[in-house]
Amino acid sequence: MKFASLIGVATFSLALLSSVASASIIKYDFTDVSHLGKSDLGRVTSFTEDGLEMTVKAMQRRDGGWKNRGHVIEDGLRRNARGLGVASGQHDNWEIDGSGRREGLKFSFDTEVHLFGIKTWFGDHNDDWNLRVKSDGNWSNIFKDKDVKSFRAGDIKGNQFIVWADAQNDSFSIKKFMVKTKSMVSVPEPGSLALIAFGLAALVTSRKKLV
Ligand SMILES: [Ca+2]
Ligand SMILES: [Ca+2]
Ligand SMILES: [Ca+2]
Repeated sequence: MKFASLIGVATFSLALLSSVASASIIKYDFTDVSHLGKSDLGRVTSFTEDGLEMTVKAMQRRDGGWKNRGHVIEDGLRRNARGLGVASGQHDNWEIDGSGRREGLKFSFDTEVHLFGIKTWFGDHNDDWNLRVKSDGNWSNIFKDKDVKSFRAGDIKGNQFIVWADAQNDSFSIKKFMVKTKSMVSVPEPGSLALIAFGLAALVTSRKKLV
């Protein structure tokens, strides 16, 4: 093999890259607030973390379906109770509660993500929450009456998630919402690494011969 063609092999093999999936966890932390007390974020708001935008809507269950009603409330009053809730009217509490109309928060993404975990704050010992997920265009109820404050999802895939309260005595807020995204990164293929090694070895040999 000629010297020039050996350089060609080495250069060409560098271009042999393949794409592999790499997962990263994105945390939306609603306890990280600087204000004290109530901040009314309106019916629809959004948060961006690590370049991923998430839309959050206040929801109410009406006539058997979910409607964008009420306001998203960011509670900054007490350190351990900070989080996102829903206020449906002037006298309604700041939490997601099932007293009167059932409330929930809808978290939406442009693309499908994997739910990694949800952290909630409970008002008292009998609180629990429910999860509804939209995946491939279909809604399904994932579970009801989850009385876990720090929930690890395993592998729940979707692009919309509703966390909601279903009973008079349920009242909670959401401290953290965490998702896992898969992005593609380029790495050299093992085969091309071998080619580079071969190219370089051959290069060294031929340089020696030239001397
Ligand atoms: Ca409420
Ligand atoms: Ca319940
Ligand atoms: Ca309760």
